[in-house]
Amino acid sequence: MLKAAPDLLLLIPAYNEEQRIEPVLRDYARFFRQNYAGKFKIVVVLNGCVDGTLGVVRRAAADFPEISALDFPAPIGKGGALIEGLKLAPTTDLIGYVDADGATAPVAFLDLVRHCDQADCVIGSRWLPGSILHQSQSKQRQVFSRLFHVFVQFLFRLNITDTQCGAKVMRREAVEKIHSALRIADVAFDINLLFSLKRNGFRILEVPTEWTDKLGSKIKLNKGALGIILSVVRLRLFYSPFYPWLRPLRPLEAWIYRKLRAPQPLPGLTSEK
Ligand SMILES: Nc1nc2c(ncn2[C@@H]2O[C@H](COP(=O)(O)OP(=O)(O)O)[C@@H](O)[C@H]2O)c(=O)[nH]1
Ligand SMILES: [Mg+2]
Repeated sequence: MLKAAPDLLLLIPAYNEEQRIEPVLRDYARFFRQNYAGKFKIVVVLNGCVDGTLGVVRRAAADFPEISALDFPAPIGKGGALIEGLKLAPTTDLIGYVDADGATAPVAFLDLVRHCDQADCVIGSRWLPGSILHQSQSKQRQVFSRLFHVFVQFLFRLNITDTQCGAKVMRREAVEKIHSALRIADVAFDINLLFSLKRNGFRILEVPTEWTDKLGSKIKLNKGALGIILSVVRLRLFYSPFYPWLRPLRPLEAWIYRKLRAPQPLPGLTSEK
């Protein structure tokens, strides 16, 4: 059972976001102060930033004590940053994440939180009827994103319309149970998360959301796309009977990730039941 006003921890992964993140942090802090009765905290998870993101976050934190930052120098990727951030699950009731660019407004995230009495994980969907999408993605990106969706559905049968929406919130118990199965460091991390939740019998609820695509994406789709596809295939193979036979291919896999400059998956992926 959830408390009437559960403690809520919001993670914001951030890579070179000095231009975009500050108004987002201030808007979220202000909005949740005014509209949320439970305890609310924001933790920005940075890694490998070569700009002034940390300084900007500290400036916002000076005005809003609910904001803090974790900074990892290594290039652990968006997924790696979220895997680190989700280690904070035991300190809260609900834990979620949104992008640093404000694509999900505070009111849209609060709407996901409000649905947490119905499911273990509530995720925004930009494709369900009722969603509102202010699109500024290039045609190439839109095509990739829909083809990727078909590919993921073919491999994992998740029956989720929008695995990649950057707004998700989960109950602490669910995150604690599946955390050791989280390994994928690039943006295919979301598939890793959703598939692990589903395998463990947790209920995932998709809610139509409002999303505003922002310029200045930090995710490059030329080389990045190959890394993401490799991560998805790798994840699928891990759950197949062939996985032990593929061990000799590990050095090749590591070499491909290095060539693509994509964050390597975390080693292991062995402890999930
Ligand atoms: N910590 C961390 N965050 C990242 C990394 N790459 C992207 N992000 C964050 O992931 C979120 C989504 O990225 P964004 O550039 O908005 O992607 P897009 O709008 O989906 O193309 C933003 O908050 C980024 O700062 C990374 O390597 N590390
Ligand atoms: Mg974005």
